[in-house]
Amino acid sequence: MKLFGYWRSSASYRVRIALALKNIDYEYEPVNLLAGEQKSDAHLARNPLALVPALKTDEGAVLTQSLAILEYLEETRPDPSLLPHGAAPRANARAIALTLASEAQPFMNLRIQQYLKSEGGFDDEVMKQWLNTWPGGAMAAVEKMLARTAGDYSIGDTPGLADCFLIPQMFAANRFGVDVSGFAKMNEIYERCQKHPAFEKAHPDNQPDAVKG
Ligand SMILES: N[C@@H](CCC(=O)N[C@@H](CS)C(=O)NCC(=O)O)C(=O)O
Repeated sequence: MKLFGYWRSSASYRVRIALALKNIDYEYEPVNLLAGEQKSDAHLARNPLALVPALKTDEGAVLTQSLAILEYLEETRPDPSLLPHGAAPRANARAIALTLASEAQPFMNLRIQQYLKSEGGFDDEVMKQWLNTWPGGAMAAVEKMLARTAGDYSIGDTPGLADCFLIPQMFAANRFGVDVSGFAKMNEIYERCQKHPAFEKAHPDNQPDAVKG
């Protein structure tokens, strides 16, 4: 398999965590978002949305959308599973993942922030309000969803699908100044995951294209 991603991309980070949790070896090809490589012809052929990640499977299929990629990995390499036992806990795991993927992360994506600054005249203060209202608001909802689940991780005592989305979202929120201090459960899970080898391997700072300092 080959992953096309970017070290600091939260959506790429989700896929890296899943690959690490499932002990899947893969090749990695960086797509430098700051250099605009996501808009190159080569990458548009992989993902017409000009976003990372994309995953090329061993059979040569090119997959996009991190949630779809994680479901593909789950279907093709079911062991260890990213999903909890039972239909309702599985639906809850997917609901947390989808809330972060569709209600939080899109509002803080690079191109959206660039557009708001250049076309919307957002200064740093208004951008901070935006980020705390939209991604921060969706994260506050996830904190409430997590109050209804039990265990050391988002759902249960083993890391899974919801954590693959939560940890990158916390990383991005910290990076962009979203106030996460009130999210006790999310902070607890975040700290726990920092010590887990799969999450450590997938961490942005440990990627070949990471820029230090
Ligand atoms: N829903 C997509 C989101 C992908 C996404 O937003 N990727 C970001 C990085 S986290 C990106 O490529 N941004 C490039 C840009 O904004 O130009 C997924 O889950 O794969």
